[in-house]
Amino acid sequence: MKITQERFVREFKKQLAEKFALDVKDAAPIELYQTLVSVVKSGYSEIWRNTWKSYVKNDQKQVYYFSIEFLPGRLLKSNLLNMGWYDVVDKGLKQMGLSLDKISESEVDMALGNGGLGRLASCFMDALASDGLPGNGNGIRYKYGLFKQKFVDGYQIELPNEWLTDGNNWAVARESKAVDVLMGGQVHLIDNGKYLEAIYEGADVIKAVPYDTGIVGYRNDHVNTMRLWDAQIPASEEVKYPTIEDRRRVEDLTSVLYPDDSNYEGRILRLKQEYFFTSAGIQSIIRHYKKYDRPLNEISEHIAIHINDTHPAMCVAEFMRILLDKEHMDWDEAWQQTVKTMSYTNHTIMAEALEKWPVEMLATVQPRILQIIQEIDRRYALELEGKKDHDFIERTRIIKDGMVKMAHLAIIGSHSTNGVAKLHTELLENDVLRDFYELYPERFNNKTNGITVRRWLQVANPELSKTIDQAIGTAWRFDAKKLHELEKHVGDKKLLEKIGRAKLDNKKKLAAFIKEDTGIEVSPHAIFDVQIKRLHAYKRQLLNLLHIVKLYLDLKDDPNRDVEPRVFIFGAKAAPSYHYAKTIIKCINEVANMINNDKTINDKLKVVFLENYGVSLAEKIIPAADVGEQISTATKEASGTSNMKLMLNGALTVATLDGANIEIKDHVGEDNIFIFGLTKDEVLEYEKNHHYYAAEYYNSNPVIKRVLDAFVDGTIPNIEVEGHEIYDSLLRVNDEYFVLRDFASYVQAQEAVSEAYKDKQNWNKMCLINIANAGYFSADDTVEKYAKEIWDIKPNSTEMRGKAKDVY
Ligand code: OAK
Repeated sequence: MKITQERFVREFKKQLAEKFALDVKDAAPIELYQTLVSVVKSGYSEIWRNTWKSYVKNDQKQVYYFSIEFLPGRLLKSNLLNMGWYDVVDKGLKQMGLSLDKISESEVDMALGNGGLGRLASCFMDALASDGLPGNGNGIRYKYGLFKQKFVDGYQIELPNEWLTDGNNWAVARESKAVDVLMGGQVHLIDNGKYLEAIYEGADVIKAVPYDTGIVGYRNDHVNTMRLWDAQIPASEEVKYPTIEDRRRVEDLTSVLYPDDSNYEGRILRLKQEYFFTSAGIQSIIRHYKKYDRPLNEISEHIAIHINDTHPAMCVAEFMRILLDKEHMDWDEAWQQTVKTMSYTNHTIMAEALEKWPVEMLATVQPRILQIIQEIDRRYALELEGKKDHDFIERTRIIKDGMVKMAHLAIIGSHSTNGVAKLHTELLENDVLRDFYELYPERFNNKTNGITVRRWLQVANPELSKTIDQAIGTAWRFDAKKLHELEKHVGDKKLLEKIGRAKLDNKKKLAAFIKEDTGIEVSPHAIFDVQIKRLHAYKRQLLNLLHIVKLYLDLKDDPNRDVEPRVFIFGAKAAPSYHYAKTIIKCINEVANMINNDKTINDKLKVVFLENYGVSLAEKIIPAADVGEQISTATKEASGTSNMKLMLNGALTVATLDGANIEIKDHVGEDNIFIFGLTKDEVLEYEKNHHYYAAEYYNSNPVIKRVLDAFVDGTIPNIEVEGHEIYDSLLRVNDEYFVLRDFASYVQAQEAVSEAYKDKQNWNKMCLINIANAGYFSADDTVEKYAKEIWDIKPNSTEMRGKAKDVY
């Protein structure tokens, strides 16, 4: 739909009257929001239909991205931007006395993910559509999103996130496309003379209903689909569930994201979720494929299936199940098609996150899937017999000691395994998955993560975006690599000033938000130092905290010390059952209380821990950041993506040589990033030879001693228990993540930050260099590489990207 301001205003008023029988002046924010969503949706629905039709017409190969998490955040502004409607709608709303910013606040974040993996999936959805690529999401429509975080007395409290209370206005339920998923019971294989028939007994039949959300490409008349599945009771089975409790057992399957895994019930629910969305997705893909009478032994030429971490690894077995049991293909042919169709991304090397499931749990969830996995495993071992030694086979097989190793299933059952940053892939190849790399070197490849520059710069930071337009034009909005042209202007003092001014404006806005949200007053002229990510020991929020305590103690010694004022800003959720992470949250909050209420330090230091970190909060914090903390222990962070978002917004990074930080350093150069800490080789060496003694650092470094003592001697109030826990984790349990080892080097890097901030012009120059190089981390390019090198899919029109008319 071609839009003009006049037409938009007319349409908006018409739909508001039709939907709610209201005039603009009488409508509540939520009614205005819902009306706006309706108008926007009617603006892209025809394109959505046409995109799908053109895929079918051109028999285009599709990718289906299976992910147990998606974290899209709010869709309103990003859809408006991508449709090219943003300015018109903004002005039209103003004409009616309304504000897009305010209306947008009514949208509840779609928070169907925990962190990096889910957000990456959503960046990729946006990039696939914007690249004009045939890409579909496949996941779960959780009734409750990631918990809402509150702090009570400094402790994290988790509240349910009922994001569907007002309905989800973007999704379309497609009852007609529902499929049945079988779970539990028993299965017998009977030779009926023609093939082996799988007879299910006592299985539950669960109706999987898809909810489709249009994913709008950037100014390219292209709309893809993210399909999320909801569990319901099929009409034919209703009598089996006479009570509300019985019904709930089924419907609860898609209730919560990451059920509590500290008990059996929670763990089996998670495994059921994994099978549920995998089976629903695979069934609907194959059903659709068959509609056009194409031969199944060519399916891998038409369809690619991506396994986003191991949660959807049962795709391998489910695909086999359908080809074998429903389509009666022989094993070898089915296996060949499966391996050619599947690809897998690993997102972590942390041992505890590498999924393993007990065989008997899989038997309970889906006995036929277990049988197929056992057969894959048997054949794998058989094939290697005589080629590899016994130990190698035992180490790499899928089932070992009664456990099913999902990563092994994903690697053996796919043609591609990738890591998410150069270092991460190197670690997979040479360490964690070394055996598989030896076996299948051609299957391994790296795809460094990327972010959507549209959401994280164009939508989140209009001030900086305009400044960039003025310097280099608007081509970067279509191809983020063009941001690099900014480097030519590195000597342009006026531009540097403008970059500084945009940052200051954003800091003022964030300061106002902080005041409103927490009551804490912060000066926008202080350095805004930001660490935003999940709370995890390896991410080392604790190292940041120890440094803050050091700065505080220094100021207590000498309140007139000449220091650059800093505001340390945290945003982080801890997994509900992760005790140590919650202890760190409590300590940060108590240190914040102590510092923020101490008048003697003359406001030179403030600590703000914002509640309920998520996509929308990130959009407020990131544009206002001067410094981004990327301080994980080397080798532990697979990639990181907040590092990319922060640099894109002109924050300078304090970083270890971990994950994608290394590639950021390679792009911006050593002078434009603050690197510190152990390297990968040093960490690996310590871990191998076990010769790290954290207590030595405590005993020999008086600063460390003083800071740690503050956690146990009452200096920091209200952490009698938690302070000791931190102290013990570092000194008794010997500091698993080398916090004390890296402390001195971290302090040095932070001193360099303070020193650099004194020269504003040079600081802004460093910011510019970071912005200019952030385009290398555009998800559009990352996804293009997946498309070419893994999925073998092509854009709808090769001319799509960068050709849309420039209207800015
Ligand atoms: C979550 C659950 C299981 C395994 C991995 C994750 C996860 O979120 N990993 C994160 O993925 C991001 C996207 O690739 C990376 O940037 C993070 O480094 C990684 O921790």
